[in-house]
Formats: sequence, structure tokens, C-alpha cells
Amino acid sequence: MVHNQNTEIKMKVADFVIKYLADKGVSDMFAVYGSACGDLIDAFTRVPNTTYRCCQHEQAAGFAAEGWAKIKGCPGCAIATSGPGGTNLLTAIANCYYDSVPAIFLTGQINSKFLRPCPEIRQVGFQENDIVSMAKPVTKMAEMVRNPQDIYYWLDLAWERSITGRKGPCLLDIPMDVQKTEIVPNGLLRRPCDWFKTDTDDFLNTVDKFLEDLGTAQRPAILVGGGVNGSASNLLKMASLLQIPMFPTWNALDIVTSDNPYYGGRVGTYGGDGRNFAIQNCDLLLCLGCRISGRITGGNPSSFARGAKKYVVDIDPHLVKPENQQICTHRNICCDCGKFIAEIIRRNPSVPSFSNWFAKVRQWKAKYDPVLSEHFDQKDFVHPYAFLRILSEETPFNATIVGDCGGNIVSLNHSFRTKLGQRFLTNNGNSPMGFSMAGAIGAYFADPSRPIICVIGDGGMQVNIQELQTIKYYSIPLKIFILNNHCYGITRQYQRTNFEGRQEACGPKGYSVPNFMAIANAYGLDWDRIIANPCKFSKEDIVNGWRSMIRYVLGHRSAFVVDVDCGDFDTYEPRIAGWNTPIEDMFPYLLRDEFRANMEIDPLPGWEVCDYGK
Ligand SMILES: Cc1ncc(C[n+]2csc(CCOP(=O)(O)OP(=O)(O)O)c2C)c(N)n1
Ligand SMILES: [Mg+2]
Repeated sequence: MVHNQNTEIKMKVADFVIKYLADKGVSDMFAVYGSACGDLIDAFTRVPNTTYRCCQHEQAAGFAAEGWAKIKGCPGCAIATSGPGGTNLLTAIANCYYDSVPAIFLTGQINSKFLRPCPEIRQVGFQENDIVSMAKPVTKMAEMVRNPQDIYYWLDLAWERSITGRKGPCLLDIPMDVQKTEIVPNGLLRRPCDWFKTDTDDFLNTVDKFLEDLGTAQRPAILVGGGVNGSASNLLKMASLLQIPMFPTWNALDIVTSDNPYYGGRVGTYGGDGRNFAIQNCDLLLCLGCRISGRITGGNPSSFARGAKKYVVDIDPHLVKPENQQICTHRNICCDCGKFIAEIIRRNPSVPSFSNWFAKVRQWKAKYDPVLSEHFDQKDFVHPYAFLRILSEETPFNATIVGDCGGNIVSLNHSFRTKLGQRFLTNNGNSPMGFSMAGAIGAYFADPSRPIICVIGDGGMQVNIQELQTIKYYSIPLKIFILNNHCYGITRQYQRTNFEGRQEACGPKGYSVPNFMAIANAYGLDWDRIIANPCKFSKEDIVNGWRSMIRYVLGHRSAFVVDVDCGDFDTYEPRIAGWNTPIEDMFPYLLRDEFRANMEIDPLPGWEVCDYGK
């Protein structure tokens, strides 16, 4: 700790906190008021260069902070009161933890003198709650600031932790009396910021080895995760140097965009373009900033890219350990992906031509597009894949698109072709219903010059529907597309496979949908419907109708809510055929001969008799 020289300018702790974050560039902080955070909110009247933005629910404020941080690349901030305010933030905190989003969460706490003297006593003060213990497992640091003189120290630590190594959220819980205390900022204890070391020494060695293996590889591939988001442009440079196909995870669909010449397709249990044939057939796989979860490998991890030598580059020292990986890897390195990529570019290696392999990857990608011609030709409902494909064609290159969770995010990721310059985000690790509309509010404030779109299900819409008022109040020109299938589509699909078709609690039994248009109206927002095709218009007429409606909505100056009637759609394909099958084996599965013809490597023993989990 360093002691600074004393100069006599006094300031409330609350003002100091807000000023600290404002000076770091946090120009918008998302909040719901309560007395215990009253001093923090009041500080905004004295601190320049930042503004509070009120949401209607702390969860939404936290989601907004996440959306803001994902666009800005700088820690987002949400502020809540003690007790229920803090607990309402927890989902958002967990979101940031799993998706490695830098964020500072501030909670007010009751006056220190009313804090319970020991953990055995449940509560003494009104709305007293041990938010620090609750947040600890999903934060990089959570602390109550008990001594006003320590505030600089804790702020430094929270800020540095949130942005260093694998990024993530930190929480500071500040009692009301501490917020009110006058301090002399220049006299405060600070934390010296020189203690972070994340790279391992064998970094150069690993680059050597990888390039050596690349020299003899025939079918190399790169799996790109969200950890690459700070080095996206260098990644593209590296791909053009090495001429290797890249496969983005759902966290990287705006890093490796669909229009990139090195984009090889979408992979995983819901693998899209290319149906996983390329990643399964590769013989050298470089995994960058991606935890290679079951969502990627399928339920049979040993069958994932089973003929490939695998390199894993990740900044998380725990995750990268071979014993913590779900797949067997050849070489793992704990390092910032940006550093690894920069080193490869610096070396400018000469590599063999992979053009035959690449041609095959491109063929698979084109042949196995999840969006089929018949999807445009449905009479009784709007097929979400077809609609979202048209939406993606109409969405400008500078837009931000925020997705939600459930079947609608599967549809979005299957159908939406991203363009260079677009931002495409959701929360993938925690995947809470209701993220997209609130996340989009934050994304808008982070960069109001970008057209902003959110896609959400009817179920997700009902989780944070109150934020329509935030959109109205701040005149946010958010375009909301509700993929309304009048049910929890993805979980209905799950029930069909797992509960002998019994449909419980997902609609129509137990779950129902209101009239969203009447609701939009009540909030004073513009709205319209996209309905099915009862008049049996031609496919061309239908698509043209959607297109002109989408153009109208995207060109509208203010917010717009669009209710897209997807009937009771709940079948999301392709998807893996069963929990224990390799991910090249997907519903709707192909003729077995075609399946076999597409594989360079041997099928798994016994694959012909797999239980397809119907
Ligand atoms: C907060 C929360 N609760 C429950 C779930 C479990 N869940 C995942 S998707 C889903 C259904 C989502 O329904 P909807 O938003 O209508 O999307 P659809 O699948 O119909 O497109 C549910 C209940 C969740 N992800 N988040
Ligand atoms: Mg739904």
C-alpha cells in the first residue's frame, strides 16, 4: 500500500466513487434507487462526465451494464440498494462472471452500526443482507467497504481485477454511513498496480510447436471464442496469413462474421452452416479464448474433432489446465489470445496451401445452410429462420443486434448472417430469459450512433417487460422483434425428447402469452404484427412483404415493437441426434451414405446403432 501526500480537498465517499468511475470513462451507470444507495445517486449531481440511467428492475440494470460493457470494452456499472436491490442484481453479476464481462457492481448497505454482529444472527437492520457472501462465487472480488479511508484501495482493486486476466465482475458493498463520510482523496491508501502476471514462460515454445504442426497439417481449423474480442482485427489478419478456416462460437459471431472469407461455419450441438463436418474432420485445431464446453463438443467430448491435434490458448489459468479440460488436448497455454495472435503475425510464417481443404469447407458451409427454401413457404406461421434471414439481409453493417435465450437464440444463430462492423451479442454462459431487451438498452447508451435491434421470445419478453418504460422514458430507438411462438419453444422440444411427449408448464398448459401489441400501446410505443400467410400469397410476395416491413421498422426514428407470429413453432434443427453421439451426427440426419462420405476420419465404433434419443 502507498500513502499519498495530504492535500486538504474534502469529498464524500459517494462522490469519490462516482468520480473514480467517471474518470475511468464509465459515462453511463445503470441504477434503481433505494435509500441505501441514495448518496451514490445524489453524487451524480456533483460529478461531471457521467450520468445515471434508471431501469425499472435491478436485474435489467445489471443486464444493461453488461450490454454497455460488451460494446465499450470498458467495465460497465450498475447500482442497487441494500437487501432486495442487491439480490435482484445477482443474475446479472453471474452473467458477467461466466461471459468474462468487466463490470463494477455497487450496492448500498445499511448503516454500519446496524450490521449484524455475527453471521449466526439473520438480520438486524432493515433490508440488511449479506450480498458480499452471495456474490463471492460469481465475482472476481466482492467486499464491503467498512473503512471510508480504504475506498481508493478497494476501487483500484475492483477496477484492476475486472479488467485484468480473464475479465469479470467485482462488487463493492458500501454502507450508508461510509458513503456519507467526508474524506480527503489525496490522503488515501492506494493499491500499487503491478501484481498481475498471467502469461506462462513457454509461450514462444508453443508458438514454435504450433507452426511446426501447421507445416505438416492438411486440414487445420481455428475455433474462436469470446476471449478473442479484444484482438478481432488481428485475428482476421492472422487468418489471411495462414489461410485457415475459422469457426466462431456463439460468443464470437461478430468477431468472425459470416461475410469473412475465412469463416468456415457455425459449430456445436446446434451447429449451423456446415453442420460440424469441417470441425469434426480437421487434423489440427487451434482453440482461441474458448472453454470448449459441452455446447461445442456435444455430450460425447472424446468424439469432438477426434482426429485433430489440439492447441488451447486461454487466459484463464485454471480452465487451461489439461485436467480441467473436457477434451483431451495436445498443448495448452495460459496466455492472452491477442499476444499469441500478434506473435504469429510477427513471424509471418510460410505455410503450405490448404486450398483443397478450404474448398471442401466452403462447400459444406454452402450446402448445409440451416435455412431451407421451404422455410419461406409456410402457410400457417412465420418460420423464424426465414424471417431472421431476411432481417439479417436488411440489417446495416453498423448495427448492434442483441439476442435472448431459448429457441429464439438458436433460430437467430442459425439464420442471422453477421456482417463486418456489426456487434452481435447476448449472454451465453448464464443465458437468462429477458436479457436481450435490457442488454440492448445498455448497448444503446454505449454507442447511440449504432442502429439497435433486439430479438426476443415471448417468454423472455415477459421477464423484463417493464423495461419498455425505460425505452419510452429515454426515447431509445430500439427495434424489438418478438418471435412469438406462444410457448417456451426450446423447452417444449426438450420435453418431447425427454418426457415421452408430456408438455408441462411451457404452454399452453401453465404458460400463456398476453397481447403484446396492447402492451406496447399502453407504454406509448409504436408496434405492428407480422402474421402468417393465411391468404396463401406466393413465397416471393411473402418475403417482399417482410422485407418492406423490416425496412420500415429499421428506418423508424423511435422504438418499435414487432410481434412476429411464429404459430407454435418449437422444432430447432439441425441439432445433435442424441446426447452420446458425435456432433457431425445431427437431426434431421442425412442419408447414411452421405454422412459417411463427408467424413475423412472413421466413424465412431457402433455409430450405426446409436440411440437417436427420439
Ligand atoms: C431466467 C430463466 N428462467 C428459465 C430459463 C429456462 N429456459 C430457457 S429457454 C426457456 C423458454 C424461453 O421461451 P421463449 O422466450 O418464448 O423462447 P422460445 O424458446 O419460445 O423461442 C426457458 C424457460 C432461463 N433460461 N432463464
Ligand atoms: Mg416462445
